[in-house]
Amino acid sequence: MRNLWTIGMAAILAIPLALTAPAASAASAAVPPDISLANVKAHLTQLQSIATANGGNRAHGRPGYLASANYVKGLLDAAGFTTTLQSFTYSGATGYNVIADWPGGDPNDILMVGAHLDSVTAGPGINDNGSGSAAILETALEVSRQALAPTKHLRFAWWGAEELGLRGSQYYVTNLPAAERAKVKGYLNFDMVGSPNAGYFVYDGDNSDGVGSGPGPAGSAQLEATLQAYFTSIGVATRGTDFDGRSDYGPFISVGIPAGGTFTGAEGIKSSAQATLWGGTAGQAFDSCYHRACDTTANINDTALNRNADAIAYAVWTTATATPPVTVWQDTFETATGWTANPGGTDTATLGQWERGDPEATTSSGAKQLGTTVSGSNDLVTGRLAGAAAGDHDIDGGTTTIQSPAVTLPSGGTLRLNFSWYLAHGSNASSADYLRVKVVGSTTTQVFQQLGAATNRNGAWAVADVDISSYAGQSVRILIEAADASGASLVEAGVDDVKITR
Ligand code: PHI
Ligand code: ZN
Repeated sequence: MRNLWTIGMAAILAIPLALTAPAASAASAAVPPDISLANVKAHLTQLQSIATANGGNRAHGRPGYLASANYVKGLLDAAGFTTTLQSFTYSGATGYNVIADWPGGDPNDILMVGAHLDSVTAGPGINDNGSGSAAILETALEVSRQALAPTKHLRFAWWGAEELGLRGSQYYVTNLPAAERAKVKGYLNFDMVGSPNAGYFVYDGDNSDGVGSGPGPAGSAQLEATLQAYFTSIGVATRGTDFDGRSDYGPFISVGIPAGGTFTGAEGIKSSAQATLWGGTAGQAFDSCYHRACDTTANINDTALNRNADAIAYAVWTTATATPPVTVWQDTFETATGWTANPGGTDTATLGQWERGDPEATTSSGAKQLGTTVSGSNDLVTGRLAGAAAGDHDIDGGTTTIQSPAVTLPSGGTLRLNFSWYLAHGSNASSADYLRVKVVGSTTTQVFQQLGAATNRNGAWAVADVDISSYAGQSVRILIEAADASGASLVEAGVDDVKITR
């Protein structure tokens, strides 16, 4: 029955394939599939029918929720997953999480992929979050069709009672024994991925936006980069969305599990800049039916749903089939390892030169120099002392540089440079001020830049993760530059936990 209508819809709704090949993140990774939009929409039709037959919703404690859970579980069982219906009690009603394990892969290296399956009581919850539920369901079914044999163990989850405060995902994480929790190396979350007036948001795991919450646990930046790589490959611009814990990744990041995910927007209003970037209507909500009875199958943007379903499959395939990275070199700056300040002898800064040490905190209209490091008590910092005023040991008068000892990179494979950073400045700064990171080998490449601006920017640790594979086989040095290059202004920078992996 299901196969008949699935094939029928696929024939009618056949969509053009995006032929641009996403950048492979590991040579050994299997080719990610194109997820069938028709199949994803067929699941949404089923969830809509379930709501319609059960009082118009699929909310926690209502019959439409259990029917939704049984629909998902039935398909996964038939596809060869090992499934469990995990029950919990919230607010006097029984809730359920559907957990589905794909047999095989490294049991000590688990990638989880989740979406909340419950709706609010006001409506059927097709965009929120039938969309994420259906997209990960179809991805799981494709894993089965392709008999994927990933390096990592894959576990999918459909959460109950998200709308009442992340109850199902919190229950799962809380009740996972510590030894089992330690095996979960990453979590991908998809909550609202077909919004009618869509935006293309990726969770800001590296805090590159510097807004709201800080970076996610180490590894979150890589998950963000992987999802971004897919959108880049299809020519769709993305923006970050703060890692504020407003969906089921919250309980995971709060126990230190790296997470990532995408989002097409809820009750927020699309700005005119966003409408220029993505199309759609400025001044209107991304989803004007958010938490309303009109969140039906009519409340879905097919293009957004299709792109996100393909992004999910891309992230699952590349993450789960990649060989785990090996650390080639790292420096946490707790001890001296041979960094050289002003290696070229051309620095012009008169104060606030880079040094390794235990930084003192300064504030001026918010945090400027951070007194807290990412690990241990030392980092690389532009003038570690605070002084009497915030402007006492900041960068003044030009550029300051510091260079790592020589690092011999192995030949071949994907090499990534990962580090924590911040740039802080007052509103008296300008775009002539900056923090830059370069790789110096047979050629020199700038791999990172954060420019200043004539606005206040507080110090906040963020993570950068860049591909330096083109330097494989070379002896390289990492060069860090910062500048207060336009008149006197308050500029501070820090770097910690520099790491190269293969
Ligand atoms: N979880 C919220 C909506 C939401 C989804 C908010 C994703 C943020 C993000 I990222 C809800 O279900 O109402
Ligand atoms: Zn919701």
